[in-house]
Amino acid sequence: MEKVLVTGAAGQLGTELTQQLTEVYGTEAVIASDINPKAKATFPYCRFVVLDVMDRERLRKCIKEENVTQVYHLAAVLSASAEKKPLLSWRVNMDSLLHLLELAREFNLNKLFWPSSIAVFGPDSPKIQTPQQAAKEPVTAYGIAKLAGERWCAYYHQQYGVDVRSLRFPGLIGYKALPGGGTTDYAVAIFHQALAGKSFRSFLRKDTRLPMMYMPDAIKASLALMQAPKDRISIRSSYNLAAMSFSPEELYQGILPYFPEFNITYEPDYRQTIADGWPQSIDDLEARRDWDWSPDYELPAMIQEILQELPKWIQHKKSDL
Ligand code: AKB
Repeated sequence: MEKVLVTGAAGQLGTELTQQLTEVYGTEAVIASDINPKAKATFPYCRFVVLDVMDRERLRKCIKEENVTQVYHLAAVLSASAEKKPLLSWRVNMDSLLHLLELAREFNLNKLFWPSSIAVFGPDSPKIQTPQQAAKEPVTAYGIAKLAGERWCAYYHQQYGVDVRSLRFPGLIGYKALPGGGTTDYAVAIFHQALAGKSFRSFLRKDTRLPMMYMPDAIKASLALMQAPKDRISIRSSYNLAAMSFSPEELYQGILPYFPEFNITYEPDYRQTIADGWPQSIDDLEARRDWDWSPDYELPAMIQEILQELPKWIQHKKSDL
């Protein structure tokens, strides 16, 4: 019987992926964990434990005592936050991954999932349809840690046979959790402002086109990768993954028909420098070839669904208070 531990479960990806994992494995088979004790309220449907991913012995105790067979290691310091505390973000993003790679080896875990990012590419990478093996010279603390992490994943697979699998996520857009420290988080916050009848101040220039993905596609890709037969996995660093690309102006224009009075201003800040070093679009042919990846959402469908569902979600969260 599989027993799945999710770290950083209260984050944007974890909030939705944990729910989906209970659909796949059953509520008794999934343990949500987060460093924030208050995150327990997010997981009424499964076990919740407080876990600091920097505490290797606590991680070890949980994996051993709970007979964990798979770990989705989602806890991370994202790009914008990492630039404010580069050395702390390196320790959190790297040490926690190395803890889990070692524990996956020690306990012979069936599988380990770890998200990488488009942040592994840098200003010298091709901007359009960036290929899997393009030059990767990241210039952010987050990108450096993600690139190093990819190499450790490939090393632990090669040296010890650890079945660790990874995706280079684009900006992820979900409405079931507030964003936390990412350069692409503007694309979540804008919906809350539109629904609240407020104007939106974009911290990126209007023409800053970035690879993006609606959360249901990110969940679909994560599960498809993890459920693929081992012999279909040809990339053990991390797979390029794509769905769509858009700029703040394109997103705003897509929302405007629903809220004709909605207004946006552009006030680029330090996150513009981060975004300028990232690709505008990604070539994910290896994911499509190896495990039949294909996204379901383009920008119009994502906008329509979020504007339809977010008001209900906000009401649901208010009723929980
Ligand atoms: C971030 O903006 O830091 C993340 C990412 C693109 O990896 N969403």
